[in-house]
Amino acid sequence: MERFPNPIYVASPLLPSLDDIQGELTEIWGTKWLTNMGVKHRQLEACLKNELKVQNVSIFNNGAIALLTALKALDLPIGSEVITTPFTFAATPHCISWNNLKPVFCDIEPDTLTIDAHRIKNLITPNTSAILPVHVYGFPCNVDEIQKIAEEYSLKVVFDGAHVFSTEIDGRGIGTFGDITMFSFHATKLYNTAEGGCLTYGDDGLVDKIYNLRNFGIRNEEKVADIGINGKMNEIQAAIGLLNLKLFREEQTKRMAVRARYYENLDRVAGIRIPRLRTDVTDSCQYLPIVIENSFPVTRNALYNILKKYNVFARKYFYPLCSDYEPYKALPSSSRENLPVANDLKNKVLCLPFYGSLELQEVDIICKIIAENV
Ligand code: T4K
Repeated sequence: MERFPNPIYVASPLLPSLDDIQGELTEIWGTKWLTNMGVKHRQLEACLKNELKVQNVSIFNNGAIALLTALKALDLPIGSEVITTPFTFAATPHCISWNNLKPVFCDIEPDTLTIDAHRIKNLITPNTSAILPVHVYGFPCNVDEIQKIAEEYSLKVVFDGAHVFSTEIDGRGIGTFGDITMFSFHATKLYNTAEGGCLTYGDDGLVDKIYNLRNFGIRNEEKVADIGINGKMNEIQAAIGLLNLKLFREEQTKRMAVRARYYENLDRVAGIRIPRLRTDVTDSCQYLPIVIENSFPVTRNALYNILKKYNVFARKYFYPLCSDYEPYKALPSSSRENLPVANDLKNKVLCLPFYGSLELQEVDIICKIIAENV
């Protein structure tokens, strides 16, 4: 098989046309208003409220700062414990730690790769203040069970929804579950503002608090009331966001065709398992993870290297686990005994190239490389 002439990456950003961007820039240049909650910023928040079917939206300069602010806004006691998953991006536990809170890792479900809600209770102590589950790759967590546990133990729930833009569960926006949900609008996400993100939440009492925390805690020219941060999205990001809102559904449709082609090719390859979404959930089309089972002739790492030889850059999200990172590996909850499923799957999952402009013939070739694994 021929090597691809150009690299094929795991993601490729959704880009508005240069003409459309030019129009937006001309407007922004005309107003000379570049940031600090400008017109585009306000427009984007209003549009996202409808798109995500949520009560409140606050947009941010990136998803990590949004998540950091979400935890801060809930006033969790300093030093308290937040139960989370190790099978996620570094941002998730880091945002807990930056808030002077302690991450406690909980194992994951083998099918959805999300936090195993049935293991959460065992990790709750008098010092637990919140649960931070991740809807990883686009698979929703067991939101009902998590909500039940949170109510029983009076815990806050912040969902990391970096991968679930536009997902609905039984017609309900995924950003309506828990106390707060964070979405990421990074370039590699289905919907992007180059860098960006947002928080969604039902409690109107959080609107002003989050607004202020996002802007250094400043109330007015002479009063600073909270220890805030700079989480503001600028007008150029917001303009990209407004344009991409018109494009992302079409991108999603294209990705569905790409996904179908992968399924068609890989479902018949013994030793490859493709995790599937529940039927009551809409597909964000964020990532395309496959699981390389022990019965497959080569390991995940070997397959990753074989693909690379052909100029295909799949990714081992999320290897290593966050519980393997230097700052967390000594935590009692990071032990392999506590995380058997995550430790098994970290060596088996591979995210394949997945974006709308990926040609179906390219998908066929990638699948042939996988099937032949040489
Ligand atoms: N929570 C979760 C569960 C997350 O996954 C993330 C971010 C966050 C929180 C935090 O949200 P943000 O603060 O990022 O909004 C990427 C992204 O940078 C990161 O946003 C994402 N998760 C993570 C899973 O993936 P890397 O280090 O893998 O990115 P990078 O630069 O290797 O990009 C991957 C591929 O995408 C490249 O090989 C080529 C392509 N690419 C990338 C960029 C940046 C492009 O084609 N154009 C681009 O501009 O982290």
